[in-house]
Amino acid sequence: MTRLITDYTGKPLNECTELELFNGVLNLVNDAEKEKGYNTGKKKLYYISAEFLIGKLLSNNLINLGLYQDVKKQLEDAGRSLADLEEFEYEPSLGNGGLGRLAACFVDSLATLGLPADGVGLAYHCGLFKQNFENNKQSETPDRWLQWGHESWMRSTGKHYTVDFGGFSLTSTMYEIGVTGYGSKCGKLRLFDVDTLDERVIRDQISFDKKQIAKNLTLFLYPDDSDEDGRILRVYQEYFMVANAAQLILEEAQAKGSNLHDLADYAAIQINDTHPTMVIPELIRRLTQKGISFEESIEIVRAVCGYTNHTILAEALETWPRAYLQKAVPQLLPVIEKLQAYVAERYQEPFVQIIDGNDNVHMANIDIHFSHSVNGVAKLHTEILKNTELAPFYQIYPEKFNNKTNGITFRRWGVMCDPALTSLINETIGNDWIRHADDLKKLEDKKDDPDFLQKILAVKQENKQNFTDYLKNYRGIEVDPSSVFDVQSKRLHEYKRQQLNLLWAISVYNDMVEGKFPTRPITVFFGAKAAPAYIIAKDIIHAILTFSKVLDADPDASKWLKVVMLENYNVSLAEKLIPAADISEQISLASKEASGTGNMKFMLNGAVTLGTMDGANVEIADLVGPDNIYTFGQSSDEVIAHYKKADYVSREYYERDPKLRKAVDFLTGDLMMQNGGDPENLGRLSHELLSKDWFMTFPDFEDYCETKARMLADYEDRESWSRKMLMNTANAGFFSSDRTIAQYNEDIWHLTPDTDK
Ligand code: NTF
Repeated sequence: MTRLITDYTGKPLNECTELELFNGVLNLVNDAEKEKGYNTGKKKLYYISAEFLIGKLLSNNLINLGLYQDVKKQLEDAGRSLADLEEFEYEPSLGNGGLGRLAACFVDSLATLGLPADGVGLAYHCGLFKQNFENNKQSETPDRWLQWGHESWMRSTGKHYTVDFGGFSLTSTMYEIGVTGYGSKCGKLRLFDVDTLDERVIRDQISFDKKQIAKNLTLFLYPDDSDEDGRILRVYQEYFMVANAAQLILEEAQAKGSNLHDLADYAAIQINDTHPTMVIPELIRRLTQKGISFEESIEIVRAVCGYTNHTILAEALETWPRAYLQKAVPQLLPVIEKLQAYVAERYQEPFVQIIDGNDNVHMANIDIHFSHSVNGVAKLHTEILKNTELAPFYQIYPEKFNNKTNGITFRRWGVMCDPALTSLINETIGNDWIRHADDLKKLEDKKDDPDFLQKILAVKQENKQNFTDYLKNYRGIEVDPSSVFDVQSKRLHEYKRQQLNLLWAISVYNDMVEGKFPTRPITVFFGAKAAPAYIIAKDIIHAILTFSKVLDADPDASKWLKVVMLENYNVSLAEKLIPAADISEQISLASKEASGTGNMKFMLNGAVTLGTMDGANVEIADLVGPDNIYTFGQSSDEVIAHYKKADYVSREYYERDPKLRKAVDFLTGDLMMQNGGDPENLGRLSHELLSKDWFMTFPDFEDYCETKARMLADYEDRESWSRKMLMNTANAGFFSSDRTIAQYNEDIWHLTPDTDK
């Protein structure tokens, strides 16, 4: 039965304002979701995460509920457009990057697979900051997503809990955002907020009074942690998240008949990175309060919890000084101390202790001892955890370690963002791939069909044209749609090596000055936010923006090379950019990128990867074969050996390689200074590279340049390039988050799918 939008607007669609129309469709979606109902079962998963980078919901939910075409037509018949509503919708930015977007893909797949599950997190009033560029530099402003009438997505449940902190207590409210599954019932995101929040504590931009916890607790995702108040605030946030989660979990299990001794028959908890770690001592505390022994509480909690590690970067593994916990959550410290005693009694190895000799509490160590499963997020990453980063733990608990290679939801990253490619695939192999992603493999039958290869090229050109139009109309940026679209979009981090790509671009410019021009114009797109306190990352942004001005100011060079640093890169922009990409830059220093998920999105959308053998790139290379990916650089084993020996000296490379030297010198040269370059930022960046270059940009530079040149030359054989695109899309099926979630369920959670649709 067709649902009429007018039943929700109460007036003809052509008379509605954009807001009325938006709310009408939104309420229609909410009703359809409620009618479908929610996956239920005896055992439920609680996926606890500090981030859920869900992106815009309207079109995604319409697709999942099977209402997309119908609603689109109703709007069109009234002279309105769904595309306008998509632009009108404001993006919730409740995450930073891959970690949060992964959580969002996971809840989509959980719902789709019929698995009873909640995502559990915080209802930040401002998500990740909004990025602005001024004077070639990043500045940050709060992103008040909730101001835009989007409360309607986030419904109050009227449910409240009390959370105790050192010296005071806060009352929470639980909010819910529906998670629509594709052809299935739905799931829920349950986000907690404090009732006393007061946005007026924001002073200017993103700084605020960090001491007023009752007023600021859920104000920002990742509040600035460059000072102690900021770091303690994160402890308050994390505890607030898990204290609410623990109450919800115990309450729901008991309501279903659990006597708590059998909690693992009713609940599974996945701890997404270390932010939710305190759920372990918190649950133990609550179980012992109910009369269960400490030892048994440990066993109960261990049977319930699994932990996912998302990084090997030491600085990203959280440790909190004991004093912070004493101040914020004094009731938890005795439990953590008992857990430490439990560990010390059994294992002497210093590395595996929870509290170290400097009184720092290692959150990941709590997770590993007191979960029954520890997983990495790509094959290589899990191997590095087992053999290097977490080797002493692997010795103790070999049975706990397992790999779950990340995935992405093909509903958002295929169907929704690339309608042209979706139509071509559907008319070729049918639409089962949307739910059974391995079906894409059938496309390989077309790899020698010249007509089909032409069609693939036509789809890509259409997407490039659409993105070109978008940039012109919404951002005032002109690009050439017949140029090669070479894209690197991801958080700004030295290990991801945006600086390597920049040094390559500078070399191309240097070549042009000497009269050597590319075969075809190239547009290099960067999309990246730098953490506000990460100085070198901001210097890299400054260098990219300044270099883009150098090019724009040079009429000869700018015909051949354009660098576009896209402001405020977020999920919605990714959805436009990725389908338009020719080249997917995945150039992290081997061993450092746990998985990457952007690499999978680009692959699905027919971009060809230029990458190091890192993270999930390794698995992409295995799947597509050497003809359909361009790899370069040191191997992870070589990199790990260099770190071990501490024998890398960046200056040696600089002195040896004139092309590299010229590019590095360019950073602080006259042209950069004449185009708005700041000597302080550029000097610092250049000094960092020459004196340290911790992520080994220089050793990979030559191979990167050569490989990229080969790739650009190959691009000119359009038919053969189209075959590479096809092979990437056809082999992307493995990276569906449906596969990832099915594996988690099989190995870790053991939930029974709710098949009663
Ligand atoms: C990120 N980790 C990794 O850097 C990515 O490689 C990976 O794809 C995603 O997690 C998802 O697994 C983090 O953001 C963090 F916080 F762990 F550093």
